[in-house]
Amino acid sequence: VGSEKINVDIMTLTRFLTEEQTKHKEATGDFTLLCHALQFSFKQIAYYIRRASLINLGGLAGSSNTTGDDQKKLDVIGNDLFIAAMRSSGRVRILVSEEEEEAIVFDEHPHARYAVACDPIDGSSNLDAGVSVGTIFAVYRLAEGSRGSKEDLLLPGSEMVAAGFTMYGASAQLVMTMRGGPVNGYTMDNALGEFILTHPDMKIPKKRSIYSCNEGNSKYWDEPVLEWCNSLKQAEKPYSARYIGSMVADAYRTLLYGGIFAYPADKKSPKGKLRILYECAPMAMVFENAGGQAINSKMDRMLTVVPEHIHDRSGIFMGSYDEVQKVIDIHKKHG
Ligand code: AHM
Ligand code: MG
Repeated sequence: VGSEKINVDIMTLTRFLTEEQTKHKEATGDFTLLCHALQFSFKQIAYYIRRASLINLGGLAGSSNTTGDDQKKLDVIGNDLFIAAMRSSGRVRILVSEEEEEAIVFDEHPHARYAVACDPIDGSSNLDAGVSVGTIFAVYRLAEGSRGSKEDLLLPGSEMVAAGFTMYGASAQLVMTMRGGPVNGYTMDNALGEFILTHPDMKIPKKRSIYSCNEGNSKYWDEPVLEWCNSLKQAEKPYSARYIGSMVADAYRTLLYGGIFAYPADKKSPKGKLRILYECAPMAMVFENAGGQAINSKMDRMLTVVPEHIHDRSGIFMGSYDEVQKVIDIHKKHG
């Protein structure tokens, strides 16, 4: 037996959820069970993505989703796995997925008290190149007496009880936060089959000279956005550009290193590209709870934005507090 000490007191996500539940005397355990189902769906999706090239899951499925994006085979599989996990949890009444035009209502669970919105595999245009993709999720508690329809989800992000995302990269990472709580980062230990709390209470650096946006769209940008981006490049010490094109990966880096991620609304996409319910709002809760900011293209706090339709889009700027403030200040100047 070697003399090195091993850590025998590991905080797994499973343990964390159990301990959280016991802290809340009024808790019924429903939320914990829902999180177990979420966790299982992440493990499954990670597993299929790892094996995709080996078992011929690359390429298109031959269909397109609600907004006309070509669906990848893995988009379909990720969506099916996620829906099945939410259904079998018995705790979800309504589910909105990027890959489903209509909200899915689980009538077999009329008393379930939660609603979930998700992008099962975000960044899927990068899949065949082996770039990191991930799952984004938002959990809402249904209002007392809600009828279980998609209107139950047309709420500001500030109403979410939990939100987060995974990134299936060199290892599978899970970032999760609850309303008003800390942001915790977990790393999947494949041998144990458990998410291990490796990044407790994540805080985003207050500033950092990194910007992340698709500058190929700058022809369509409004004046303040152009001025902002230009100011970064002309700064005394110019910023670094980092853009993966997979929001989960760009967000994960931004959370760890600081900087700003932007996908502004522009003349070509006046409502922006990213979806409010399952892309912008959950990311906004993560960034705010980590000490950063997240706003839309009108400079409103992202978590106050109420979608009119379940697949509504928004412009977004999110990241380090000071970096987002620069965007706000330049917009103010333009009035
Ligand atoms: P998807 O949900 O179809 O994968 O699209 C969302 C993705 C984000 O991950 C990423 O930030 C953005 O689209 C990239 O868009 P673009 O290729 O226009 O830069
Ligand atoms: Mg997406």
